[in-house]
Amino acid sequence: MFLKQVKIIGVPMDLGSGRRGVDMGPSALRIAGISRELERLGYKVVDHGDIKVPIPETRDPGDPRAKYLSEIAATCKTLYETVKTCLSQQYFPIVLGGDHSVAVGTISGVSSYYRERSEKIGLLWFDAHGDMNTPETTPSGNIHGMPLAACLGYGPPQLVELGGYSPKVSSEHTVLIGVRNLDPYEKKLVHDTGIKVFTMRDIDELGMKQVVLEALKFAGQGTGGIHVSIDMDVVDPGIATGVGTPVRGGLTYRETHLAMELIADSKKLISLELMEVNPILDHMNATAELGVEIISSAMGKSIL
Ligand SMILES: [Mn+2]
Repeated sequence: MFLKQVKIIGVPMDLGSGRRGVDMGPSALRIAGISRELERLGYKVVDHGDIKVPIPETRDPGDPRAKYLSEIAATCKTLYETVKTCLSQQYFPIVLGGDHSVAVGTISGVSSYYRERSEKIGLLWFDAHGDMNTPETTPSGNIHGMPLAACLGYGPPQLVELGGYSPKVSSEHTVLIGVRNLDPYEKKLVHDTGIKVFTMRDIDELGMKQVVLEALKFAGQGTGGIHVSIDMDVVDPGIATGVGTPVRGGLTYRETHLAMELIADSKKLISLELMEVNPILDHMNATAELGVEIISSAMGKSIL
């Protein structure tokens, strides 16, 4: 199913990250022209606006191993419902973050919609980090380091059980791409779950084309379609400055676009999200502009 009408959903949340500012991500991506670019590609675009998210100044972080858990879980629940409604109205959802814990809401919504139609979903997770921590393993207590684990069924029940079932995606349909910085204890969960991982070294050795074609095969086999979750920090910080947790040695400009172009060619994309754009750390909105380019490529923009 590939829909020609798109709904943009903003989630201005930075409760899950240590460094502030990704709550301005949706605004930066809109200013960079996300709607205009998608309309140029022939989509009918509806902007749902932003989901209401509390600001940290008004809340107590609570458990230091899972900070702002109740607020994040409540936001993800609203997003879960919004994404599900979006799909049932035959709109393709594009979610703009926000810190990466937002993905729990998006993926729960997409997964639940397909589950009600007896179908599974595949997942491609582009990230410099694993996002496979739990409150037991986290070095920081920041929930944006935990969303992939939560989608696979590990972590706080408020996130894991969203929608009333778990896991949202099975490990054999989950692929992590572009990682180069894993926390010592999350490595164990990466190994134990058996998700497919393509590290930066794999991308260096195999090339992006082979990596993405293999990833699409894993995520696409036996599923109704594939959700793509992009953490902007997967891109090299040399060209994506505006991210909260930059790690050197990331994807080049062309590697990033090639990945998205191959995903578009596959016709398996059912939903998309772009997370962790931080305008505070950016220069002249360049990272959000790159984000819009990346989304356009994933949605079918081609050179010729
Ligand atoms: Mn992430």
